[in-house]
Amino acid sequence: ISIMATGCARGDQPSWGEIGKTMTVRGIMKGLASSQYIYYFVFDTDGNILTGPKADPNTWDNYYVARYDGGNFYLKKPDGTQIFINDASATDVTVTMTINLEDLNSPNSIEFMAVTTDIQGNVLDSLRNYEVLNIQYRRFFSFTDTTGETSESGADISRIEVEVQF
Ligand SMILES: [Ca+2]
Ligand SMILES: [Ca+2]
Repeated sequence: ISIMATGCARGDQPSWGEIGKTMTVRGIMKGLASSQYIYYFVFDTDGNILTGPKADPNTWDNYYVARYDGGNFYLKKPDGTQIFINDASATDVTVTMTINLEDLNSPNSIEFMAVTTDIQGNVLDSLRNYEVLNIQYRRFFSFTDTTGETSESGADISRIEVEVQF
Protein backbone atom coordinates (compact mmCIF):
# COMPACT_ATOMS: atom_id res chain seq x y z
CA ILE A 1 0.00 0.00 0.00
CA SER A 2 1.40 3.33 -1.01
CA ILE A 3 0.97 5.96 1.64
CA MET A 4 2.82 8.58 -0.35
CA ALA A 5 0.67 11.62 -0.83
CA THR A 6 0.84 13.58 -4.03
CA GLY A 7 1.10 16.83 -2.18
CA CYS A 8 2.72 18.97 -4.82
CA ALA A 9 0.55 21.32 -6.76
CA ARG A 10 0.33 20.39 -10.40
CA GLY A 11 -1.35 23.52 -11.59
CA ASP A 12 -4.43 23.36 -13.70
CA GLN A 13 -3.12 20.90 -16.22
CA PRO A 14 -5.24 17.77 -16.42
CA SER A 15 -3.28 14.57 -16.03
CA TRP A 16 -5.33 12.34 -18.31
CA GLY A 17 -3.50 9.59 -20.07
CA GLU A 18 -1.49 8.57 -17.04
CA ILE A 19 -1.81 4.97 -16.02
CA GLY A 20 -3.65 4.93 -12.76
CA LYS A 21 -6.78 4.24 -10.87
CA THR A 22 -9.92 5.92 -11.97
CA MET A 23 -13.39 6.10 -10.56
CA THR A 24 -16.49 6.43 -12.72
CA VAL A 25 -19.54 7.99 -11.11
CA ARG A 26 -22.92 7.71 -12.83
CA GLY A 27 -25.92 9.67 -11.73
CA ILE A 28 -29.12 8.28 -13.18
CA MET A 29 -32.01 10.76 -13.12
CA LYS A 30 -35.73 10.17 -13.39
CA GLY A 31 -35.91 12.39 -16.47
CA LEU A 32 -33.57 13.74 -19.12
CA ALA A 33 -30.40 15.37 -17.83
CA SER A 34 -30.34 19.02 -18.82
CA SER A 35 -28.04 22.01 -18.73
CA GLN A 36 -30.88 23.80 -16.92
CA TYR A 37 -29.53 22.06 -13.84
CA ILE A 38 -26.16 21.68 -12.13
CA TYR A 39 -25.14 18.17 -11.15
CA TYR A 40 -22.68 17.76 -8.27
CA PHE A 41 -20.70 14.75 -7.09
CA VAL A 42 -18.93 15.57 -3.82
CA PHE A 43 -15.99 13.65 -2.33
CA ASP A 44 -14.64 13.87 1.21
CA THR A 45 -11.29 12.08 1.40
CA ASP A 46 -10.20 13.01 4.94
CA GLY A 47 -10.31 9.36 6.07
CA ASN A 48 -12.93 10.02 8.76
CA ILE A 49 -16.20 8.26 7.96
CA LEU A 50 -17.93 10.17 10.75
CA THR A 51 -17.79 13.35 8.67
CA GLY A 52 -19.06 13.81 5.16
CA PRO A 53 -20.70 16.17 2.71
CA LYS A 54 -24.18 17.46 3.37
CA ALA A 55 -26.55 18.62 0.66
CA ASP A 56 -25.81 22.33 1.12
CA PRO A 57 -23.24 23.51 -1.49
CA ASN A 58 -22.13 26.28 0.88
CA THR A 59 -20.55 23.67 3.18
CA TRP A 60 -18.19 22.04 0.68
CA ASP A 61 -15.00 24.09 1.06
CA ASN A 62 -12.94 21.13 2.30
CA TYR A 63 -14.16 18.65 -0.30
CA TYR A 64 -13.45 17.72 -3.88
CA VAL A 65 -16.43 18.81 -5.92
CA ALA A 66 -17.13 17.49 -9.42
CA ARG A 67 -19.88 19.20 -11.35
CA TYR A 68 -21.64 19.33 -14.68
CA ASP A 69 -22.41 22.97 -15.19
CA GLY A 70 -23.32 24.79 -18.37
CA GLY A 71 -22.16 22.00 -20.64
CA ASN A 72 -18.76 21.49 -19.03
CA PHE A 73 -17.41 19.14 -16.38
CA TYR A 74 -15.18 20.47 -13.62
CA LEU A 75 -13.35 19.14 -10.59
CA LYS A 76 -12.73 21.72 -7.88
CA LYS A 77 -10.20 20.84 -5.20
CA PRO A 78 -10.11 21.94 -1.55
CA ASP A 79 -7.26 24.33 -2.34
CA GLY A 80 -9.56 26.12 -4.77
CA THR A 81 -7.90 24.98 -7.98
CA GLN A 82 -10.10 23.58 -10.69
CA ILE A 83 -9.51 21.19 -13.58
CA PHE A 84 -11.66 19.97 -16.41
CA ILE A 85 -12.98 16.42 -16.34
CA ASN A 86 -12.46 15.30 -19.91
CA ASP A 87 -13.85 11.79 -19.59
CA ALA A 88 -17.47 12.67 -18.90
CA SER A 89 -20.86 12.84 -20.55
CA ALA A 90 -24.46 13.82 -20.01
CA THR A 91 -26.59 11.54 -22.15
CA ASP A 92 -30.27 10.78 -21.86
CA VAL A 93 -30.96 10.37 -18.13
CA THR A 94 -27.36 9.75 -17.10
CA VAL A 95 -24.56 12.09 -16.02
CA THR A 96 -21.22 10.26 -16.02
CA MET A 97 -17.81 11.48 -14.86
CA THR A 98 -14.58 9.50 -14.70
CA ILE A 99 -12.10 10.91 -12.23
CA ASN A 100 -8.45 10.03 -11.75
CA LEU A 101 -8.10 8.99 -8.11
CA GLU A 102 -4.76 10.79 -7.96
CA ASP A 103 -6.72 13.99 -8.42
CA LEU A 104 -8.55 13.12 -5.18
CA ASN A 105 -5.21 12.54 -3.41
CA SER A 106 -5.49 8.74 -3.85
CA PRO A 107 -7.90 7.98 -1.01
CA ASN A 108 -8.70 4.55 0.47
CA SER A 109 -12.22 5.59 1.32
CA ILE A 110 -14.50 8.42 0.32
CA GLU A 111 -17.56 9.98 1.86
CA PHE A 112 -19.72 10.70 -1.17
CA MET A 113 -22.71 12.93 -1.81
CA ALA A 114 -24.69 13.70 -4.97
CA VAL A 115 -26.70 16.91 -5.29
CA THR A 116 -28.61 18.65 -8.06
CA THR A 117 -29.45 22.34 -8.11
CA ASP A 118 -31.05 24.79 -10.46
CA ILE A 119 -28.94 27.47 -12.13
CA GLN A 120 -29.53 29.80 -9.19
CA GLY A 121 -28.05 27.22 -6.82
CA ASN A 122 -31.24 26.10 -5.11
CA VAL A 123 -30.92 22.44 -4.14
CA LEU A 124 -33.47 20.29 -6.00
CA ASP A 125 -32.39 16.82 -4.87
CA SER A 126 -29.63 15.00 -2.99
CA LEU A 127 -28.91 11.68 -1.41
CA ARG A 128 -30.54 11.44 2.01
CA ASN A 129 -27.10 11.08 3.64
CA TYR A 130 -23.55 10.81 2.38
CA GLU A 131 -22.43 7.30 1.47
CA VAL A 132 -19.13 5.75 2.56
CA LEU A 133 -17.18 4.24 -0.33
CA ASN A 134 -14.53 1.83 0.93
CA ILE A 135 -12.80 1.73 -2.41
CA GLN A 136 -9.88 -0.16 -0.92
CA TYR A 137 -12.13 -3.20 -0.54
CA ARG A 138 -14.89 -2.79 -3.08
CA ARG A 139 -15.00 -1.75 -6.71
CA PHE A 140 -18.69 -1.18 -7.33
CA PHE A 141 -21.37 0.68 -5.40
CA SER A 142 -25.00 1.38 -6.25
CA PHE A 143 -27.40 3.56 -4.30
CA THR A 144 -31.08 4.03 -5.00
CA ASP A 145 -32.50 7.41 -4.07
CA THR A 146 -36.20 7.61 -3.30
CA THR A 147 -36.11 11.15 -1.93
CA GLY A 148 -36.49 14.49 -3.61
CA GLU A 149 -39.59 13.81 -5.63
CA THR A 150 -39.80 16.89 -7.83
CA SER A 151 -41.63 17.90 -10.96
CA GLU A 152 -38.17 18.70 -12.33
CA SER A 153 -37.51 15.08 -13.18
CA GLY A 154 -34.22 15.85 -14.94
CA ALA A 155 -32.85 16.89 -11.55
CA ASP A 156 -34.42 14.04 -9.58
CA ILE A 157 -31.65 11.58 -8.69
CA SER A 158 -32.90 8.03 -9.07
CA ARG A 159 -29.72 6.00 -8.68
CA ILE A 160 -25.99 6.50 -8.25
CA GLU A 161 -23.42 3.98 -9.44
CA VAL A 162 -19.74 4.18 -8.61
CA GLU A 163 -17.16 1.94 -10.24
CA VAL A 164 -13.45 1.90 -9.47
CA GLN A 165 -11.04 0.79 -12.18
CA PHE A 166 -7.52 -0.26 -11.24
CA1 LIG B 1 -14.93 12.52 6.31
CA1 LIG C 1 -34.45 11.54 -5.94
